Amino acid sequence: MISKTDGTAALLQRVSAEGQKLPLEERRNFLKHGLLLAGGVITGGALSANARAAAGNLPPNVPAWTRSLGPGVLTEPYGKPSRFEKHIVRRNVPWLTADRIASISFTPLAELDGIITPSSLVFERYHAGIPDIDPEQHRLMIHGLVDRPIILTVDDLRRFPGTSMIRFLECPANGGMEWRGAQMDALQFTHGMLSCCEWSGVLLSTLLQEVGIRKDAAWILAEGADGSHMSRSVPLAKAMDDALIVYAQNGEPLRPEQGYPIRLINPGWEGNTCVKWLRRLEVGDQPWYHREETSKYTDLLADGRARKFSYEQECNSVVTYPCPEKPLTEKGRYEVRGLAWSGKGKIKRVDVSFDGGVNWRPARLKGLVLPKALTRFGLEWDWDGGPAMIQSRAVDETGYVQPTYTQLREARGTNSIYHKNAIHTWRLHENGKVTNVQIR
Ligand SMILES: Nc1nc2c(c(=O)[nH]1)N[C@H]1C(S)=C(S)[C@@H](COP(=O)(O)O)O[C@H]1N2
Ligand SMILES: [Mo]
Repeated sequence: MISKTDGTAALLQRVSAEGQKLPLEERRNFLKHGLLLAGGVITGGALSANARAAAGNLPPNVPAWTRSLGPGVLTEPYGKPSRFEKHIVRRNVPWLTADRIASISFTPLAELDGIITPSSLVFERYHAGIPDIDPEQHRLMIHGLVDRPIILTVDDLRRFPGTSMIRFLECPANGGMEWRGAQMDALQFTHGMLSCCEWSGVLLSTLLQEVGIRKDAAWILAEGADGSHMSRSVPLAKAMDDALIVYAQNGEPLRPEQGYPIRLINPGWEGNTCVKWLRRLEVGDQPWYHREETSKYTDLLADGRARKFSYEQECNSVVTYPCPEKPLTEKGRYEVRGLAWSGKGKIKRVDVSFDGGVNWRPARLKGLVLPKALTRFGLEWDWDGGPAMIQSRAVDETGYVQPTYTQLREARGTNSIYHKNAIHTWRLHENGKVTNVQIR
């Protein structure tokens, strides 16, 4: 059994391991609570029926699982989560699309910690379902305004010098339902077209060096091998900067859902430009104006003109705890947590408001702070049991400040679907429940 002092040491260790400098007074409050839990409050009336039935497993008893041997190695040759975590899954919004072939599923952001999205939980977006590609039969063709057109196998690609980067990927339609006025009562649906993985592959610039681009080259068309032949025009500058042809995700081969065996990643740019199941790169001197950059993924402004090639995912953030899926249970001290990200670079600062944007408090950035990656923030807060309007507002290293809905609508009008990055509000009720509201 863990003694009170062991528990205290572990807590202190955790606080210092995260490099968090909490004022002494705040530390003491956390610790007091920890001691209370260890000291027996756990036997109080708040236990569920299930927990009461299992009381034989609670201190000071020796739990059942400690008195027997468990299944051995290779019980799951490819591992899977604990059976107690079955609720952590991707979900869709049935009314959003006519079928599940041209559709979307959402990342369960409320259930995740840190910044990496487990591959199995990365949101999916397909225009024609998932193609079942045999990597032996898959090819990447690079042609157009190049000196040496080439057809590469996946093994050929792996022979080039490779690199890895942790980058977020967000569909520009993320939050689109909110922008249009729908109030989705789950973080999974308000912000879940969002993921962050470690991507491994070859810089597109390395491949372009290999084929030699002609003087008038200015654009690259990327085309997928799925039934939709989804394609996007990418400016040469992005291709020469940080665009990556990836074959691996979070350390293992890409998942079929994410573009197996190879896909394009344009860090910080609309997920739509990150063409999956990549089969063709054509170098040209102008954009192609295909479907996904004309009738879709453009932003109709109030005056009838449309923003086009609005590639960058601008600075955004959301509180992930509390949220509708994770209500508060009792008043007292909590760490309010969230995610911030910017397609322009690193997150510089996040502020949190508990009164709908009247007063702001700076949050701490936690763990890795990487460019164009999800960034964790946290802030200690004493909930007095009253109602609150919880918001987060992120600033990136370029100085760009996440806008309010009012500011965003003033700039873009009310026709848009894509690129909603307005400050989000969670309404905390006195019973600890959290609902979705738009207030300014
Ligand atoms: N070939 C192909 N690439 C594609 C798509 C597609 O349907 N076909 N969907 C795009 C869209 S709209 C988005 S938001 C991202 C989603 O990536 P994910 O499914 O890995 O989350 O892939 C993009 N790449
Ligand atoms: Mo998308």
